[in-house]
Amino acid sequence: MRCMRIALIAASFAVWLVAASPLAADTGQLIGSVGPGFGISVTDSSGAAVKHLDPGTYTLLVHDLSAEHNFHLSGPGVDVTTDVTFVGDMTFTITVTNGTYNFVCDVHASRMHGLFTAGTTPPPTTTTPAPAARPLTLRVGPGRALAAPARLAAGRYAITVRDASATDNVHLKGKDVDRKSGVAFKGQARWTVTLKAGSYRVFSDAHPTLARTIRVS
Ligand SMILES: [Cu+2]
Repeated sequence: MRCMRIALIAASFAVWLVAASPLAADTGQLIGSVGPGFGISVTDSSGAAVKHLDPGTYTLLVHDLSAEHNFHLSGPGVDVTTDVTFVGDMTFTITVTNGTYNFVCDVHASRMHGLFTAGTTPPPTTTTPAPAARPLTLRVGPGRALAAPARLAAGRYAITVRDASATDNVHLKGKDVDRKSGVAFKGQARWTVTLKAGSYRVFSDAHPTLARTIRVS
């Protein structure tokens, strides 16, 4: 009888062991870090910043290296945080689905934050603002007249084309640029172009002798 009881306990212990093992295997390990300065990050096990994850269950190991900051991750189905005063490691199991996940230090939310996306939500894009385009005017007409600068510095230009002639157009042609207004067109056009070092020709397709050369350096 005593023997059977022990066998039963052993058997139920074995069942408990099986039940305690995770049903859904973790799809990966993530590392969150905050402090000691104003840095906050989420990286994968190779140390690369996480931008996008496949949906699934992840182990998130957070290194909270400062008593002035916390690490707080939230998004669809996830809201985990360390305490501000806590210093040390904490491990969370998180399950991410489609959406955006924000991590932040709640004390310094405006300067300590980041995000990644998961599933069908596209990864965040880092947009580098295009340099401001410099204004430039090209004129044709009235009469058989064409005006363009002789020299320019390389760069982006916001060109205003003033076409005051119904018998000539403005055609700008050179490295990577080939833009023109209509010969019969009169009015204003705006082109944004990048001029590179070299020479560009500005001319009328109706009267090719009506031409100027812009040297770009
Ligand atoms: Cu902080």
